[in-house]
Amino acid sequence: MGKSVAQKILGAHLIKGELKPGTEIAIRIDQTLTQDATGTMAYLQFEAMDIPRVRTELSVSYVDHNTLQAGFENADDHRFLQSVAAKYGIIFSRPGNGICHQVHLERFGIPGKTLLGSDSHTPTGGGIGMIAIGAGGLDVAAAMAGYPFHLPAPKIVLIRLTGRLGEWVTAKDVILELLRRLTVKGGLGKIMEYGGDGVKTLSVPERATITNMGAELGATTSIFPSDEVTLAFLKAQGRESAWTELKADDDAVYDEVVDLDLSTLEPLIAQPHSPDNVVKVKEIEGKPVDQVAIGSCTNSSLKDMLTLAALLDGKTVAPNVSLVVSPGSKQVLEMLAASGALAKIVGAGARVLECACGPCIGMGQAPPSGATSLRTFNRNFLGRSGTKDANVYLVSVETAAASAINGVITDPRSMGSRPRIELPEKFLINDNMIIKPPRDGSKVKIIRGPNIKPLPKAQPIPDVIEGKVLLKVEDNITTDHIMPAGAKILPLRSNIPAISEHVFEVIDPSFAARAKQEGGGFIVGGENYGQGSSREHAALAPMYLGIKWVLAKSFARIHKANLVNFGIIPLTFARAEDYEKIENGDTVRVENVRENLKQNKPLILNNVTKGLKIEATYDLSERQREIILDGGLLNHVKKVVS
Ligand code: MIC
Ligand code: SF4
Repeated sequence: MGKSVAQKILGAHLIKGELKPGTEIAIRIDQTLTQDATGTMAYLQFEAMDIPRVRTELSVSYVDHNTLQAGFENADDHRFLQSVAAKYGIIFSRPGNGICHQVHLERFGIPGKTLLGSDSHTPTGGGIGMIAIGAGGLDVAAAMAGYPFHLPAPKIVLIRLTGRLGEWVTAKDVILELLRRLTVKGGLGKIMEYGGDGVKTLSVPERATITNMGAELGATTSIFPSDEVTLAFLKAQGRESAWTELKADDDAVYDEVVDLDLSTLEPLIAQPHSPDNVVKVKEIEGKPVDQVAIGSCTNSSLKDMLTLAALLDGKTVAPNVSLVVSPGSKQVLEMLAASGALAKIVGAGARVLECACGPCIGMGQAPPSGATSLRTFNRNFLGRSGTKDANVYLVSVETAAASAINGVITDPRSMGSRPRIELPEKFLINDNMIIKPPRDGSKVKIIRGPNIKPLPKAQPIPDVIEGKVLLKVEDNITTDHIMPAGAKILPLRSNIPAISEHVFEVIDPSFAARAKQEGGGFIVGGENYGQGSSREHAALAPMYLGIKWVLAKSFARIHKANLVNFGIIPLTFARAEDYEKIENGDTVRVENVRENLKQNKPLILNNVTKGLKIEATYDLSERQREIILDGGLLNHVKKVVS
């Protein structure tokens, strides 16, 4: 039987299990990446594992998220990360060098390799044929220690592309169309593998836009074949020796097939507050815009920025619009400057920011109250921009630029003929912001500022759990709801006692105080609980507040793994209608927790307040149940990695 690209790479890295969807597999990890917002915690965890040097082929530590230094906290974290990298054999990408996913694609990614990143947009690497997966920091720390990565074997979905994109229609519109059709839950438990004749019409940056935002489908990852287009990209980066061809066999078998004719697409836009709330730009054209933000790991490549420069050339940003631009990497910014394109962007009145995540994670540039903000980013969750009542829309660079010039949402097809963008055959290679670790790091001293607090430890799960439901929420709750980010909260990522004060703040500002008063408690959720980012703080901070279980209709993959890693049981309703049988404030008692977990038996939740019983199941492997019994992955890894 023929194999898909994903099956070939997974097969070559398989350490445990078989590729039978839903069953647990373990794969060898070749490369890891971390960013500063998840990295500080990941490295504190790595330190706790007592391993002298990383055991991967390559590990890179990026600083791109917490770059606004309004106090000492972020800068202290950067210094900590730099010293950790030197000590443990990790490459360090300095602040200013760019967004982790963009830089990794340019300088480090290798077709056919596995990459585990402590960031949910790690699948960007699928644009050059990697199996690149996002995970919690603790899973990445374990991978650096040589521990394989465990995941449910995904289904493989073929997204069969035919035709070619029309003028002004972009890769962003491809992924927005998939989100419109499949929703933010559509990719759960699946790898989206792109194939068909349309693939060769897409450049690597376009492919990477699509695989990047596959995270919003909830997919395990997304992947393109590695072909001549990939080779040309790697050649331009002076890395052709990293290339290997990877294609699906003609008779490859897929679990599902989705057909997409590129030539039928139009410019699309995701409306507030979900990336799958997609309509045609034409349908809401004319709406006044207050802010346009261009950049993020989805749309900040040289191609995106040259397109922006060509569209802004000789124009002025509309008086009602603040246009902010963050190039994805130093390479992109340097080439923009050298080619003169940057002058066109600045000349039009854009506010150029450093090469970092910036406004995407609410790190500055929060829009005004009630504003309409058009962004080329990947997420528009409530409050993520830093302004709670702002309305964020997601669009392509073309739509964003046209709207910035006109001051209203504009279908770019009204802008005449599209400028032709020629990418240079050779990119400017200047790795001077990338620091290689010394051969022997054993003498390096780790520098810790006062913001870096010791790691809280998960406690083994008790046999009897009694407490209150502290919060009941609806479907599709994101990690931005659970553990908000933004310029004020992100600097607390290495200080769990402080950051835990903000858990669920956007939904219920009294949550943390109530959790403390009650000495912990429980959360009840709907479908796809914990979608979005990989931030383990969405599990770690609730753990610190004493949350013992979350009962939901279903979970997003990374968040579920994070809950397990921190010893919180992710429970699901045996009967979906039981969601109605449990309310905020109910007292719930569960007995024989440890014994039932050992025997893989359902837990019976006794709703003392209502005098009702609810059966709760959990879809956890033996290893995951052991982790919970051990009191979290850290304790578990210490036991098994020597
Ligand atoms: C995000 O886009 O939400 C982030 C910030 O990059 C996160 C990681 C984090 O919360 O640190 C992600 O997507 O994993
Ligand atoms: Fe950074 Fe935004 Fe990409 Fe997350 S989604 S890595 S915050 S640019």
